[in-house]
Amino acid sequence: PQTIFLRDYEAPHHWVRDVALTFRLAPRTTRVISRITFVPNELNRGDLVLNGEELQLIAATVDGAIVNMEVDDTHLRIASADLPQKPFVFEAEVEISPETNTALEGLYMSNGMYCTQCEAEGFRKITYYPDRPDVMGVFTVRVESDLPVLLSNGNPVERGDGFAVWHDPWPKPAYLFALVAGELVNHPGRFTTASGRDVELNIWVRPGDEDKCAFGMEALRKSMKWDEDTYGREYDLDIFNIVAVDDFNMGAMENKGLNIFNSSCVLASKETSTDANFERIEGIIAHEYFHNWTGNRITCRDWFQLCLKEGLTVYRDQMFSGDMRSHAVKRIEEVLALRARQFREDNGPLAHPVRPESFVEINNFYTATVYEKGAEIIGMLRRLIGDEAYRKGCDLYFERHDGEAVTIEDWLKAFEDATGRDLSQFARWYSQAGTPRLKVSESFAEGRLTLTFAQSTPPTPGQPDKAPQVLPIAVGLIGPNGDEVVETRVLEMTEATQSFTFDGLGARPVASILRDFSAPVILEREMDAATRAFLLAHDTDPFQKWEMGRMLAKDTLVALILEDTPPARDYLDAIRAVLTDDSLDPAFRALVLGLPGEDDLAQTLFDAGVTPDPQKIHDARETLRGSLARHLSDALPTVFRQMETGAFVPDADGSGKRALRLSVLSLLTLLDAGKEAKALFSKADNMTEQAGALAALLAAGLGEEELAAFGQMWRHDRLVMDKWFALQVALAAPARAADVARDLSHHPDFTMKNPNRFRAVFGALPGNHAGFHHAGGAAYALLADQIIALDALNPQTAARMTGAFETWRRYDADRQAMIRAALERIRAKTGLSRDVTEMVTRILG
Ligand code: DPP
Ligand code: ZN
Repeated sequence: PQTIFLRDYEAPHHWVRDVALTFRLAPRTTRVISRITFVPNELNRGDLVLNGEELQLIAATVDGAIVNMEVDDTHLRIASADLPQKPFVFEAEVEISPETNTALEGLYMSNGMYCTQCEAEGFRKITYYPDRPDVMGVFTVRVESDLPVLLSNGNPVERGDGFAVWHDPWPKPAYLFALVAGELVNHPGRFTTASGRDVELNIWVRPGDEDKCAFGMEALRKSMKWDEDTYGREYDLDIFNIVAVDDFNMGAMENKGLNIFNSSCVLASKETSTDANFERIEGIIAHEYFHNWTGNRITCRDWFQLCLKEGLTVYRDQMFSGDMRSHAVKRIEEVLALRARQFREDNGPLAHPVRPESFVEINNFYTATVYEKGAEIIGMLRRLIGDEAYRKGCDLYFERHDGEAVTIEDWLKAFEDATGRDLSQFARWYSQAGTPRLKVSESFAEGRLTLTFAQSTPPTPGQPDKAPQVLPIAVGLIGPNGDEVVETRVLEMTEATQSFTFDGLGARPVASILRDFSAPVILEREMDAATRAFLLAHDTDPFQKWEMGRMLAKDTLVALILEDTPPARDYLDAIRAVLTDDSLDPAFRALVLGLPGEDDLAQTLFDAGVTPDPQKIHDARETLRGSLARHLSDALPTVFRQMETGAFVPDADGSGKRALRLSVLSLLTLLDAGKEAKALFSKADNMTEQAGALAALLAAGLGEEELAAFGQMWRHDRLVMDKWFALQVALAAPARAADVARDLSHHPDFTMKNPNRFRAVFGALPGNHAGFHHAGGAAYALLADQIIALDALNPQTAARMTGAFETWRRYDADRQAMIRAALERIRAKTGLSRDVTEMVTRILG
């Protein structure tokens, strides 16, 4: 397959002015008739080059006349000499087959409904078109079908018997095109914008799901208001539609005026959704809505700039969620996810810059690095320049580039011009892969504390040497009596090694370094357990407070794994103090009670030069859970009762209490043979507690009966059944995990055609660390078989699954050999997709 490079970017030979599309929908024989006005690019004249894949060309003309054209599997090309050197109309008719489109890219069918997914390069499977984000056109779409609901982008202009016409006045790239047709019902809503535009809102779902839309609608209205209040950005059409689809590769898609959602990311009810689902749904609705300005009105010049819209939009949805719930809790959750996914990626063969310089298949770059590290960069920028300058820079960016397709350079230039700062060194965050290591040493004399930092970033594929980056390091100082003596100050580090001083201190304070996780780095700091416990008790920064508890837990686990040292009493007492401190937010207490995951521990050991033994890690974690349960045995029942909530409300307060209640239950279950968990399972009126109780039982090796009851109770609910599939794989005993996953793949309700269901089983399998890496390698072989089988249907989701193997070099020679064999077996498969080929090749290195 061909590699595409950022440095080869070239403007198109032709721009699009307007596009008229007619769809005559039929499952296997949909006709797409296009009429496109092209305008030659005066600055880069050349052939007309249109993308097109899996299309059957019926006819094509230029200004109504037949011309010479070259058509192959991927392109339609008309030589410059055969084209007018002024605007012209290209017309084509093609036939496509939505029903057999299992890749879920382009136009496809899901439960009898037609829908589309065009980002990144799906529009080329709909008709011949310059399928690249820098070509923007005004679309008018006519949908012909007997189905009752016919939707496309923009505003509705005409509705008649068997057809509907939509017009989108905002020029957009093809990746934002969308069409939906089906038997759908709507949950309606309204929103009036700051300038008085009355907007009709709809969430469209399959009949039966209409009672699961209210929460999403409220989230949408809050998002619209927030973007006005916080960024001064208003909605710009008369209607905003959201559609829920069961078969969807991603979480959701921000098509202009017609967002399409994986049903798991929009449908919500207390009976079927957990608190985590509610939080995620609120965040994703906001994310897709926010794209209307950061992505749609201003889009990417090319796909290398993906982080321009994704990093920024993730940052925006994170801030929104923090405002709606709790910034402290949200930040800790973000760091947990960043470390689990992005640091893992940055540390292995798939490491790439936030703005990659080459790709084979762009779908493989919708990664934690582009999204989450991309968001961290925006957060750092804001920390460095301050809130006011950040808003000024954003305003300038919107004003300068509205309606354009731009680059990271354009984004940074707006901030340089708004603040007068030079951001050239800061820009390295976009081009340098790898997680910086930040070492710190401290000295104190005559009332002065000196912090000396040294930064370095390990080599990553294609990047052996790294230059120093700009690091905002937020620091506060805590005095010996536990009071804060210096409030948070942001140190700006730009050199490889740099010192900062704090003067006028009476006694030697304890420094709280990297507050709020102010930069995505790995902090290397020598610190004894007593100092950690001191900060856990006294730090005013919630992130650092939590971090200290986490590091104590990690040290305890590592000592258990390496030396069989039982947990120190000081650690257990520190956890008890947090658990029983009523002045702390329950959500925060639940996070402190949570232990580092097994994958995290494997990486920690590997970084310390020890080959991780997955079973040993698992056993140590279980041992620590047992110690915690026994040590806290008197407090657990009390907290469990205190955290009982009344009527279910999926807000920060209610979800925080339930989170603490369930963490406590999970320990309690180790002491009471599951009595409390079984009771909660049978009386719970909400999915959070029902699934939480079931998880507590399964994690303790109990819950057979409850698992069966759960499956019986929810057998008709697709989304809840995904939980049923996932829980048993995720919590299977290590020796059984592969068998459980294999058996479930033969369950009558298992299907490879539904990405959610596939992920429920085979996304959960690598999440069971000791199970996935169980001696013998059965899980490796099973996952390889499944990836090969799925690739024939859905390359994009198959490619995603290969990430399970990205950490293979951490493990012992036997495991490495087995994983290598699995990867090579995948790569050797004839007809393997470009997507999976690229991933496996990069992982093998
Ligand atoms: N749907 C994906 C997202 O919103 C890609 N744009 O991030
Ligand atoms: Zn996005």
